[in-house]
Amino acid sequence: MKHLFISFILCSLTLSAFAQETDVNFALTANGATAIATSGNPLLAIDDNTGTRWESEHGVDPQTLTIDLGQPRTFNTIQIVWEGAYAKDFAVSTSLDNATWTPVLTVEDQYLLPEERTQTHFIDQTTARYIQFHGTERALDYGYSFYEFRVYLTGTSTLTTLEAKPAVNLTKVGEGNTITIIQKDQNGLPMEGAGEVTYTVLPAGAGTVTNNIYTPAKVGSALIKAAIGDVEATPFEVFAYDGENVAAGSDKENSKVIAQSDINPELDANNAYYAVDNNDATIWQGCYNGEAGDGDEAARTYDAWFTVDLGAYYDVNMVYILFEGASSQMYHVDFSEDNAAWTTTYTYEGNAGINAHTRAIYGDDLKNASKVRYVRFWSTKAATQWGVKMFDFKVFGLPLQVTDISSVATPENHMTKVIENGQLIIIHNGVKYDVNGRMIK
Ligand SMILES: [Ca+2]
Ligand SMILES: [Ca+2]
Repeated sequence: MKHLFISFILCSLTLSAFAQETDVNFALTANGATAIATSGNPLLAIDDNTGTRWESEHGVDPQTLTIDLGQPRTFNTIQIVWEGAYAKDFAVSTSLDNATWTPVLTVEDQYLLPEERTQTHFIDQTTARYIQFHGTERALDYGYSFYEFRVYLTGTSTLTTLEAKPAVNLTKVGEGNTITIIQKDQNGLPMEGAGEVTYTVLPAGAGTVTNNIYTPAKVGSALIKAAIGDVEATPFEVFAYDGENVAAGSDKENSKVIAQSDINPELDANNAYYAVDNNDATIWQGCYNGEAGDGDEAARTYDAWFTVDLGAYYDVNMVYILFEGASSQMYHVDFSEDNAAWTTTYTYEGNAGINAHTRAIYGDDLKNASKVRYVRFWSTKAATQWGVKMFDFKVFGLPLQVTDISSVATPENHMTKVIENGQLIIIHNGVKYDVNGRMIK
């Protein structure tokens, strides 16, 4: 009995010391709180579990939930983690004696988007033992419902988490890519003004960041690290190309696809146009039946391919492939000047699995990339039984720069040589020919 009594004293002393602590949720059963409500189970709102929730009786206004913190606490922050059935109008009052109430917060006519349903209210610092939620109008027909109702004394905001993300993953050399920075404090609440963001770009020389805008200086990838003081954001990778996506056609009728594996007339997405429409939302399903049977190795081993005619010669600096989850386990990308002699520029063989991903092929991975007119993607094995699916296939290039046209022989004197769209054209009797003597329409 004596032991029990001493324990009780120690426990009380610990709780008193706790009362002024910052960044501690006082409204938890684990911290000595309890609750009652006009309907529903209010303890589910103070159990530190965002998987359980208080839900008041459906269709009835008003409703009240009162939390007894167990002892007077000093606090300045109320955080409500709403379920979809939030309150359009509500008020919060506090009391030392559960008899005399002081209003501390009134919210009227609010509309909360799903991402706004962890709602934080800063109030004048107050000391109270009881805190009462009073819902007067429901947003939906159901009841009032929240997962957690939290009460804190928020200390000085300290930058704890930094997030950095680019507007897009791919930009042209010299074009800005805005980086969004989100600062969060020790309670996970957004904050501002924690300091200046410093950036590190790897490899050095890939590009520069000014005023939170990344501008690539050359083709390739860059890993960008953002930090404020010693708080670092998770680094992100972006890619840069030069020129334009010269594989993209303006519409389905003007698709640059000139040949492809068999097209299933019943399956529109089977048309490779969808791989080169410069639309990252449309999908090419490079499989006659959309799917490849039971998914065993034999069923996944088939050719899915297409050829695009870029329409002129280009120096290609990047091939950028956006695979859907059903990607290719084995494929190659080939270049040609004349649609007859092909060179393989890139070969992939790996265990792609179910993995939507980007493959940026550039630099040393891109071979024989000068004077390219025809580009071919050729998959020989699908990664899964769901076929080979591609959001988009982009070929970035600059018109071939022909510097010395005097070296190109013109067999007859009345032929003239001009450069059009980056390629050498020979004009004879008003008809244009390419350097291989083929008539250009
Ligand atoms: Ca809960
Ligand atoms: Ca597409």
